[in-house]
Amino acid sequence: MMTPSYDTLQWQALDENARKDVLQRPVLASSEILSAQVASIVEKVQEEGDQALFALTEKFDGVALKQLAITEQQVEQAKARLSAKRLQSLQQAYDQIFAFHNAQQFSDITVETSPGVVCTLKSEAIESVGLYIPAGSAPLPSTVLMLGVPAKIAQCDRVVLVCPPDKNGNIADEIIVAANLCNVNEIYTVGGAQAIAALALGTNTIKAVNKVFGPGNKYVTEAKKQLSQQIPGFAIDMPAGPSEVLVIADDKANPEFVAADLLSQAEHGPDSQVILVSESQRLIEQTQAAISKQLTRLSRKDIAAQALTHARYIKTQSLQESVEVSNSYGPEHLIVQTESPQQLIGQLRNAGSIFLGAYSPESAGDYASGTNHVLPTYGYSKVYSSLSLADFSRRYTVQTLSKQGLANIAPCILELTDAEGLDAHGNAVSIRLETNNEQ
Ligand code: HSO
Ligand code: ZN
Repeated sequence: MMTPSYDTLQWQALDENARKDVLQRPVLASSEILSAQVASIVEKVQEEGDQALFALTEKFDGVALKQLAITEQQVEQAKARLSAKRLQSLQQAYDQIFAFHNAQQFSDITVETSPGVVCTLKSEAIESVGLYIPAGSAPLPSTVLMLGVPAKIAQCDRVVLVCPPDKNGNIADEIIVAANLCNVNEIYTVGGAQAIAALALGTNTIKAVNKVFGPGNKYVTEAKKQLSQQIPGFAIDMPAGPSEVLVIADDKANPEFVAADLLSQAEHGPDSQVILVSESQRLIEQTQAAISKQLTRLSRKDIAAQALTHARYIKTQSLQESVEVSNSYGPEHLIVQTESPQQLIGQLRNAGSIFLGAYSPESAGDYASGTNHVLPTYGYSKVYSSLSLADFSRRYTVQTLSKQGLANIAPCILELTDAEGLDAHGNAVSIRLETNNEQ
């Protein structure tokens, strides 16, 4: 096991450049080699379709599949194998995620911007969506719910889930059952860049979808990037980097709670980003001691320990300064364990999802409180939103002008068509006003 590093950085003592360095994210794996490997996988899927999916699954996952699609019978078998407790927990998490996302329904917005000029903003579901569920280091049924529930509420016509096989060629029962709860229409045993290529390009078995969601390894991320740039009309949810948590804690925080939160992030992967910011040196030291103690008891201690070699402990002069550090980092998850965390709402900016108070661990949002756990990482929380119902639909506008309505704004339009020198645009207005048919 690697030894975690417990250096504490004194924020006050750092100059601007040093501060930037401390909050730097790791450079993402995007080498020429990676992009060439992914491009060749994409090409193979484009040329050979299903046959490429079988061959690549054999090559990368080490299993020779007989078929890609999970049958209804397999869904029933998966359900039967799960304990009642596990089924109930999946159902409860589903219900709570459903409740929060169902309340996000959009209603049309209609504005008469000037008499006789009526503009409406409407929303419609994206026709077909693909949900990528990784299985590499741990199968994540919670991610199925985070993607499947809003897809179901949005009423996308086709919801397709892909997940790589384990070494026996199977998908975890929990993933299949969670997908079934969300009424996912199709489930395929395929992962990696080849799964994304199939969803973007289509094969005989897997028809193409309009948008792909979900986390994945560097090949999946690279495939999402390449294909969304190459295929007109094919979109992805958001750019992805390693998962992150930043905890702001004060002297009153419970160091065992803080340590547990930092470790819950660290166990995701060796590249997980873990940051503690506090104005209390004592809290930082107690948290570090608690981490050492709790770490040894974790089944994934090796992974967590690797992540902790690049954890950062930042000592500030005040709570205000801790807030500034968090705002400038823009963490995916922000946990605030201070005396009056509610008071910081409005001051806290750029976080994907915020967890307030001693009893709001990230794990609640990861699984069952109801919020979505697919969140912007890598500083993108400064501009991207946490995943919500809106991501499974698109907005478009409708307008209707009466003749009088058009006449009312014609002088404005004609002045501006003139400014742009676009006569045909001007004519499309004046020809209507000059024509004498009453409407
Ligand atoms: N924290 C992860 C989501 C997750 N955690 C799934 C446990 N299971 C990314 O937000
Ligand atoms: Zn998590």
